[in-house]
Amino acid sequence: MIWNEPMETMPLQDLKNLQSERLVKLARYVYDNCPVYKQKFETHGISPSDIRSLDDITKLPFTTKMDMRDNYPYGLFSLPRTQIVEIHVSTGTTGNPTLVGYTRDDVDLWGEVTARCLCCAGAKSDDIIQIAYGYGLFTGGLGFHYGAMKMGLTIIPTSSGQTKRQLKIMQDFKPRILCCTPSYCLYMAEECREMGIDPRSSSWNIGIFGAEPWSERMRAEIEQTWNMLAVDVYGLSEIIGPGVSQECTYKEGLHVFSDVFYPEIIDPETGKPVPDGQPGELVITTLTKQGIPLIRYRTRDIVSITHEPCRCGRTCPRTSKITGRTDDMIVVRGINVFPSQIEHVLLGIEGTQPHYQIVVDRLAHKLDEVEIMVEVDEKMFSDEIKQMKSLEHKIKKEIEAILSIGVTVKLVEPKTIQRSEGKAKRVIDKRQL
Ligand code: DLL
Repeated sequence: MIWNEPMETMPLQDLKNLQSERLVKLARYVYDNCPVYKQKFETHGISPSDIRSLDDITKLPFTTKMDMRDNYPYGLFSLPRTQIVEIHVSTGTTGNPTLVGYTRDDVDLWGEVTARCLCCAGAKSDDIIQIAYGYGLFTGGLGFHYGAMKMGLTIIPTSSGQTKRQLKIMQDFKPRILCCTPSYCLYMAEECREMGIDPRSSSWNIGIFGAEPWSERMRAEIEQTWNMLAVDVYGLSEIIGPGVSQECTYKEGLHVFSDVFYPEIIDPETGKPVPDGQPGELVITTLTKQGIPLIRYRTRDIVSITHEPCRCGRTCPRTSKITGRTDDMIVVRGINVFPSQIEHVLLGIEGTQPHYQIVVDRLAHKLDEVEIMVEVDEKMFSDEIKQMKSLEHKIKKEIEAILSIGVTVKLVEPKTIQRSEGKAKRVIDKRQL
């Protein structure tokens, strides 16, 4: 089933005309309503009247996470705060998080695109869905909630965590659809076996997994372990949350809902477009959002794109799975972690050196583990064990407060962390995704 057939299967030329019309309006809208964009346009030497069709999009300046942070909290909004009905945040590097706001129509759009995702994954209107993405400031839970609500599914909003309860609910209520991070799904299989239940006998038939990178190998493992279809969903808070793109049951790329989120793939160094099929940075323009519309937002995620129509009948372009990032962000248990956040904490703690390394690992079917190795200065290292333990504890608490995930901290002797002549290697990712 296709949720919005006219939009999702529109002939390419009609789609381009619609995108053009929307882009022209958007350029005028942000210029008139958002002083930050007005300033950006002026610095760039363009005015809304220069934007006459989609072909003019490259004349527009990029928007970056830095623009959002610099104008925290409400500076990038195009409407007064009173028109905003919901706020979410995305974890950032140091300092302020990225705040995003939705008007009533934006929330409606969010439900529209996540309903498209659910249908794309094979959901039917009489299904029961278990939403085990976190509810709260994270966009995963509520994003899917709005789409499922629009479709009229029976929603079980379990949110993330409390695995035994998740599994009992699955057994008792028999939902056919599961939404959560792929790593959490694999973790649940472990618990399931421990409870004496064979995961292959579960009621889940379809899993919609995203918010973190995962590979074809992981897909095969999930599908085999749970006897379910596992499809990928992508999104980011700045754009809307989940609902930017979604794999259909053919699993040949993620359909970008490009009537509302216009994708470009660029060379991250030069900013120039790269041809279809070549990897580059995904840049998205929100064509119809009102509260905080973004022009040419640099996602930092690396993908390639194809405009070939899909066997499912959808004409919107498809990207590959996310194959990397252009910055040093890593995603751990669905949470974005920037090494600079850890550096920031260490800088404020006496006795530590700004030399550290983050080791991320995933032992078979377990959740990601994060160990942070921190060098301490000579004096601290020769001090009593008790003092070292208390420093370790302090660092752990401060980092956990910022990242919202549990970490292990290990203090190491001065000069033990390998120095680099170029970029310091801050992250050792041992996960075999
Ligand atoms: O992770 C939104 C989301 C929720 C997507 C639920 C899918 C499902 P943020 O917390 O702002 O938003 O993180 C966005 O996570 O730029 C990617 O680097 C990464 N990411 C999201 N989905 C995928 C995916 C949500 N399917 C950042 N594959 C993005 C790989 C993903 N990485």
